[in-house]
Amino acid sequence: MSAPHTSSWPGVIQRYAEHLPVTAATPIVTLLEGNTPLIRAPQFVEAIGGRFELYLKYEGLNPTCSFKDRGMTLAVSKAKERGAEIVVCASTGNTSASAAAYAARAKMRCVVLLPNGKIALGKLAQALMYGATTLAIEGNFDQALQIVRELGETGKVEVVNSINPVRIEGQKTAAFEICDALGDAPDFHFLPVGNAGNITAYWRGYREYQMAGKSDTLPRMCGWQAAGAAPIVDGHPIEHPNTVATAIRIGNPASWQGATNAVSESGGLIDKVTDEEILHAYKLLARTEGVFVEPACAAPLAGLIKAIERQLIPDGSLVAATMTGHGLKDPDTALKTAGFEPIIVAPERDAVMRVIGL
Ligand code: AN7
Repeated sequence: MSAPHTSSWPGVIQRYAEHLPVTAATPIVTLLEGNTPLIRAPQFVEAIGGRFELYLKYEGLNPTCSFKDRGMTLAVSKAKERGAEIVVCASTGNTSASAAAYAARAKMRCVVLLPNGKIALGKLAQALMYGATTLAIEGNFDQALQIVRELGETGKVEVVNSINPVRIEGQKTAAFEICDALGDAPDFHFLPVGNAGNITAYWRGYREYQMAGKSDTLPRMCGWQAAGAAPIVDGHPIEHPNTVATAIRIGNPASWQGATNAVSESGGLIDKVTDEEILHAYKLLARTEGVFVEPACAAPLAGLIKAIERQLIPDGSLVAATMTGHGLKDPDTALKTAGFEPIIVAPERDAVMRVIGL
């Protein structure tokens, strides 16, 4: 019998144990991640002139408000099983928030390496609140990841970046949930690409579910990078990546090959969108559907607009898009995009009525 828990959902490891590298001896470190909503977004589709069905996998509703929790529950559980005492990661913010939370729960030490000044405020607050040793490296994510690789080689720490294969294993459960909810895979799957672990994970998840007889079809995988940080699209590493979508400000993705395999095997595509296109889609989604995501998630949404222009999506198609992180992660970009100031009004009914036009 499984241990009692406070929700009918047991977290992704217990739910999908038969598909994951765990045994009865694995101590499960969970915050009941997964089981995120798959939200239909017809008003956004209408606003962009599409004629397909769009479902948003809203991963911002995970315990630390990003998709990273799916991989982190497994990475930290396996680290604990091996007797590791310190987990380490480089991060553009979400991996560090998740690692810090799961390490706290596992009573392990956590060290995170962040690119100084390029972390969204909410993510920095999370790492600090969960008690991680938080280092701001005077360099970018790729440089931080290189240091983490070298720390891993000492054998003294457990690396929980997606170069740790169990991270990808955990993240593939999102594809299972989408198939469980829709009854089959979608026709297309759109998602943002940074270090390229997630596109690799989804493709593995979709294929494994099909091989297990739990779904029949496979989606075309469509990954979207930010134009200033688009190494896979441009075909070479980017030394100084830059984008407003700091989550995907990555110039040399660790799972580069996984991404290109997913795209070519599925008959999909990988392409890029500008920061301007990202911010437009970011605001449009919040206003048309009431779904507030962080800027990286708007890369595939901007990608949908491009796909419509290029007539890549046949009418009536079923499209899933992963909204990888919550909008509140990055309040600075939200305020800049929406306009900084509320309207200041005198504390009187008439003044309020004048301002709102009643
Ligand atoms: C919201 O946290 O790389 O292509 O260090 O936070 O699997 O890297 C975050 C990546 C998309 C890209 N959306 O996923 C990190 C980190 C959000 C993200 C991505 C990230 P990958």
